[in-house]
Amino acid sequence: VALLAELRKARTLDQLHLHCQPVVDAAGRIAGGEILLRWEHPDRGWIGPSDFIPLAEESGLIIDIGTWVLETACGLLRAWETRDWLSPDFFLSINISPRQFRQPDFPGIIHTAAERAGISPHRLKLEITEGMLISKLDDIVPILAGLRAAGVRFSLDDFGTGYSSLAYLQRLPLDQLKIDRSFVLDLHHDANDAVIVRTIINMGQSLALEVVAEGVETLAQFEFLKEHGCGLFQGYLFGQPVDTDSFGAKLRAGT
Ligand code: G
Ligand code: G
Ligand code: MN
Ligand code: NA
Repeated sequence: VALLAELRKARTLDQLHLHCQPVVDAAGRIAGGEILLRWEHPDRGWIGPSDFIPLAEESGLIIDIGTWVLETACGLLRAWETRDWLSPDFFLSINISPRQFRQPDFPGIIHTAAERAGISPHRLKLEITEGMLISKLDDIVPILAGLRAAGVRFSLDDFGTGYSSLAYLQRLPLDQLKIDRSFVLDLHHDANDAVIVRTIINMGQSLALEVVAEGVETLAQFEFLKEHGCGLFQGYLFGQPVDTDSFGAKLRAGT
């Protein structure tokens, strides 16, 4: 309860910060970035999202925080674009929590944020999780389809950890699958995980979806994933999440 009270004030006290981690292509060039929220607590130091997002979800605070994340990310895109640091296809991935997705005017909030910043919606890749897809597909598909028609792209995060059949995936208007890092971690020690990773890549290819591997830490993992047709990669091998100024400097340097 105490933490929740502090979280309520965190935004206005400027304690919430965005970090960004590069997503690279098979040549190791930056293709985009994932925005990751951090809380700089005055006594506890840096707190990661897994330690406060559930609280924000439960309390509904995630609605305000999520909108702020979105607006700030759009502002960054605008600033980087103005400086001419972005390749035409550069994107920022933004994590969307189930509660945010279910707010009545979710599409309106996305449109407004992009319009106000003056950025193209195609630079936004919204990461949703299988957990949020438990609701009726008939309710979800039109929301995804409407935003996609406006250029916004969707990624299914933590893929493989929940339950999604091929038939189910086929009905969802997605652009990307993200292989959960737990499968990448043991790729070279666990034959099952290697099979799962290859299967996810094949599923993605069958459905014409981009596939991103998370948690790539070693060259051997990178090589395996490339060999099996994965197209995008994220992990400590290519860069940790860094503050957005540092990420901007990377973009500027073209590294
Ligand atoms: O950076 P870290 O590994 O601690 O992030 C853990 C998880 O927190 C991420 O996988 C992501 O799903 C979630 N997360 C990070 N930033 C945000 C955010 O801005 N909004 C939401 N809803 N979740 C986030
Ligand atoms: O899927 P989600 O959005 O929860 O994943 C993003 C989180 O994964 C980030 O919080 C980031 O800190 C973490 N992460 C990113 N790359 C790596 C990596 O190579 N290894 C590990 N262990 N964690 C990573
Ligand atoms: Mn994510
Ligand atoms: Na993930």
